[in-house]
Amino acid sequence: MDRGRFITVEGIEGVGKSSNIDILVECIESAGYEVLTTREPGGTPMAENIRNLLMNHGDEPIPEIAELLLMFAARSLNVNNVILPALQAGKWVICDRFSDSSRAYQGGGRGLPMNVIDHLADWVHGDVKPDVTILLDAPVEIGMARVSHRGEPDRIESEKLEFFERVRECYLNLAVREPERFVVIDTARSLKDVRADVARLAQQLISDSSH
Ligand code: Z5A
Repeated sequence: MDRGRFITVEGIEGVGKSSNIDILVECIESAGYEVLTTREPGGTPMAENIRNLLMNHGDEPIPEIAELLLMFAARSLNVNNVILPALQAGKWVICDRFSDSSRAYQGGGRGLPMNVIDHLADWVHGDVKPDVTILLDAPVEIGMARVSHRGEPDRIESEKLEFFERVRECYLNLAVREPERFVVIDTARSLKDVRADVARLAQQLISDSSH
């Protein structure tokens, strides 16, 4: 059986990852493919526990290196227990965030060395690389304004504006570094227009994979 396609969706908070994944799923399923969606950090019971440790404000500070390693520990669980089996069964997998989030947040945002992050990515999921990464992009102020009505920000959301500026810049640099993998969609537009672009991209991916 042919391996399914692996699509990751990335971007700073509030750019619309959750608001656009359903249209992607709808288009791919209508073309007759089975789709599995997952998220990071998380996706398996143990990885969701790690997510809670990472997101919640606790009494104990989390050093940047521990944060990075916990992200990759959760990723190892998700890759081995969820993503790889689904791809091997021919399903398409859509993952809300993946290693590019570690590059952007822990590398760009926190300043941890990119070569270490690239090495961890190779080590943890060398045989599971995204075929396509959709980078949803909008200015930080727009993303923040869209999520401002939510309650208390979590541990990472509590970072300053400059942190998210560095994260966004890192994402855009990654897209320049790997133009064959990344598709950047400007989400500082109406949700209707963005969803239309995402649907068009899904049709393109379906047509590419049937040739
Ligand atoms: N993280 C990390 O540091 N390292 C890693 O390796 C990984 C993750 C894997 C996970 O958060 C956190 O972990 C994240 C990075 C870090 N921290 N931060 N910050 P997450 O992915 O679970 O949560 P998030 O990124 O914060 O998701 P979000 O805030 O829900 O963003 P979103 O999914 O992109 O946005 P949304 O929920 O689709 O939309 C937000 C609101 O905007 C909603 O009311 C929509 O109706 C509205 N919206 C969306 N699009 C539009 C448009 N186009 N116009 C108007 N309104 C819109």
